[in-house]
Amino acid sequence: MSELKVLGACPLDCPDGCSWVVTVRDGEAVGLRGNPAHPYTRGALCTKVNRWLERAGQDDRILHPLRRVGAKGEGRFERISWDEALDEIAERLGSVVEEFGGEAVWPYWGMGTLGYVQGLEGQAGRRFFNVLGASAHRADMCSAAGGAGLELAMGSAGGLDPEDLAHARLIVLWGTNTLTSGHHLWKFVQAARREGAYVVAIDPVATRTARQADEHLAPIPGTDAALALALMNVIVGLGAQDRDFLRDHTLGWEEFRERIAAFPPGVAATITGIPADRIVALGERIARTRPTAIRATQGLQRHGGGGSALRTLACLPGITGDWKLRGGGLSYSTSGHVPLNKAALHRDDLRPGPVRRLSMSRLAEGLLDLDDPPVKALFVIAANPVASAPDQNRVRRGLARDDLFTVVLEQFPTDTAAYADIVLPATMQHEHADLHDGYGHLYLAWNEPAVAPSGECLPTTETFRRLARRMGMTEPALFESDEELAEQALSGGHPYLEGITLDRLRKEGFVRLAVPDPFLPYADGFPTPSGRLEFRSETAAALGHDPLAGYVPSGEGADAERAERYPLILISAASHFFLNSMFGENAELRRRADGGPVLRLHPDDAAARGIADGDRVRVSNERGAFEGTVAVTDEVRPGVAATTKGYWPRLSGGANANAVVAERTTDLGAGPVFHDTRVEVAAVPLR
Ligand SMILES: Nc1nc2c(c(=O)[nH]1)N[C@H]1C(S)=C(S)[C@@H](COP(=O)(O)OP(=O)(O)OC[C@H]3O[C@@H](n4cnc5c(=O)[nH]c(N)nc54)[C@H](O)[C@@H]3O)O[C@H]1N2
Ligand SMILES: Nc1nc2c(c(=O)[nH]1)N[C@H]1C(S)=C(S)[C@@H](COP(=O)(O)OP(=O)(O)OC[C@H]3O[C@@H](n4cnc5c(=O)[nH]c(N)nc54)[C@H](O)[C@@H]3O)O[C@H]1N2
Ligand code: SF4
Ligand SMILES: [Mo]
Repeated sequence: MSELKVLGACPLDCPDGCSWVVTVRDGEAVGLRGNPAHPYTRGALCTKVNRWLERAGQDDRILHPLRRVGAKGEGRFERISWDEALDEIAERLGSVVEEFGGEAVWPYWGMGTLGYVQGLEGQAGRRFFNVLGASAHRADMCSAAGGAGLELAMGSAGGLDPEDLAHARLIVLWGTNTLTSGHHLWKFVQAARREGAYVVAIDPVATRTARQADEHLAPIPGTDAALALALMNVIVGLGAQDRDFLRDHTLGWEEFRERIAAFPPGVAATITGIPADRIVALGERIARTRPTAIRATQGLQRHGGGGSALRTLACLPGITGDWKLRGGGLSYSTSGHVPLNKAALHRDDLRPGPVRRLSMSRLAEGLLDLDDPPVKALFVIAANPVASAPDQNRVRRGLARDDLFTVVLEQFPTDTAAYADIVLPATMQHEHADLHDGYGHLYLAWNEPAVAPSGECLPTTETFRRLARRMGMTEPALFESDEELAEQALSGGHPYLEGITLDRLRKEGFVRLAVPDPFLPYADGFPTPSGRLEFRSETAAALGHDPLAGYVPSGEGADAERAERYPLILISAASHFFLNSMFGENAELRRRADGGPVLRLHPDDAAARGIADGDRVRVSNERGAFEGTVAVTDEVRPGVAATTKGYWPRLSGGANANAVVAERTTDLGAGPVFHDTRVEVAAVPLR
């Protein structure tokens, strides 16, 4: 018997980017646990990934190529060989390109893995699509709005090192459900608490995180920027602004100060639904507490005004001067600090010329409304848009088009795979190699394959090497190995990569970026055009946006007319038991997630509709409907209905929350508006 431990990394779209250790016995993975040596992971994974190996061995895993035999969406397939699959794809793709041009091909990469070699960061296969002249894919379905807002204000979305939350004396968890969507940060929150820090949660829902905070404020969704302006109003009213920081490191203060003056607590109370005295109390607390850290992640930017919300939040530490203190400032996503060489991976120089960019958040539009050329071939790579993309019914209509050739690279028979002409079996993380960062910390990790691929599964890179060969392509860059790709990602000579080689990563499993210690990236300026924190941005003005940071009301949330027909704002945030739609098929996790969508309603809203706890309800608007079970609770504020994302439509009566979400985009960054959705809820008569 031989036993070995193989170091790897969790590939999922989660800020924590865990380092893991796989125990391999006689060539089989028999154990997987968090790496105790990793300063952020500290030996623990999470409720979901603790079932990783169980998931890998599930009966429903896709283990060989499949060809559709039923109607699109039905999910009936026959087994075929890799040779047959590659021949058919090569032929269909060849004729699409010949008749409609390369841009008729859309490689739709999702967030199933974030790896630089196999996953989203590197867009595995992008070189192949570049040679083909395919449309480019804009991966804007997660954090684009907030990123764009922060970049206008700060020049980067990088923010403070989340580990430095341990040094904060006031922590504001703003639109983020830490204990569910990235629980490893909690250790640092608790470390700060041991030193006396106070923790405030700002969330329309009393999440498991908000319930652990010292104080919870529940704003009307989409109104956070108004709250932030009022907090700044209180701070400036007390004269607590950092005049040196404002003078040396900010731009547009005089004008911005006038905007702040227009948001006294009373005005913000009307907009946000938070009593003025509580706004004043928090403003005073921030005014007297250095350092204050704001942790704001993706939740509050999934609204019509979500880009501006983050843009405005980033201004707050500019006024208090927190940006110069360890443990002060704002943390959103550390990706902005990771200098891996994506250009070297992507090789966009292989394109025949400029190509159009298609937005991940607008798949239905891309499939139903585009011409010149229409999308005729779709590759879905590590994505499950039927479950996860906005406007489910239109996404289904697009995927059901008879004249669309669809290839899905998958591990499981998702609702999306059911629409494929060809399904290709994909390896899981412990079966392939990859290079990772974490968007909630500052470490890189190497994932060494621990075992051979299951069945006939292939890594995405290998799939596209084989397809390129089948199509007679000769460009050498299409055939480089996974290790070569990883070396290229590590190239470029950025000082944060000093001393970090593939050999070292392989040996140690993970390495911290060579950032200065302490890491105060904005103490002496910001990577904006002016080198300052820009309350006023010429870049924003040139793009046609408000030159000043401020409050932009949400789309449906703030629409009074729509509120008459659809009085409730639906939030569908991260589930504790799934990772987007992954694990939605795992029987035990689905059971723990109550078997299907749960809709949390305030007692007043339930009573007004004659709905009781445990009732079946239909949640609907003009776009569609889904069903769920009601939990009546004052953990949601009146006017808000809360469910979670990730339920598989076909295991939930055919639809999930995305059946009612619009395919609209945010004010900045063109992201989706999942939580900016108005609905009505009605009891379903017992059948
Ligand atoms: N367990 C688990 N972990 C995950 C994921 C998962 O599906 N499951 N998904 C991963 C991914 S892809 C991402 S992007 C992150 C997302 O994780 P988060 O950034 O935490 O995003 P959400 O879960 O969308 O929303 C977080 C919180 O924001 C609140 N919220 C919604 N609208 C507003 C608003 O207008 N204002 C305020 N203040 N709060 C609001 C919601 O009620 C919710 O509690 O988590 C990652 N981690
Ligand atoms: N209502 C609502 N919807 C949301 C959100 C929300 O807050 N509310 N959040 C959005 C967010 S933040 C995100 S990031 C998106 C995510 O949306 P998607 O990117 O579509 O993510 P998933 O639904 O998890 O689908 C990922 C698929 O990739 C497959 N996969 C995993 N690893 C691999 C691999 O190595 N190779 C291949 N070929 N396949 C693999 C998995 O089996 C899974 O089916 O969802 C969004 N959808
Ligand atoms: S999903 Fe997040 S918390 Fe869970 S193992 Fe992966 S990185 Fe860690
Ligand atoms: Mo995401």
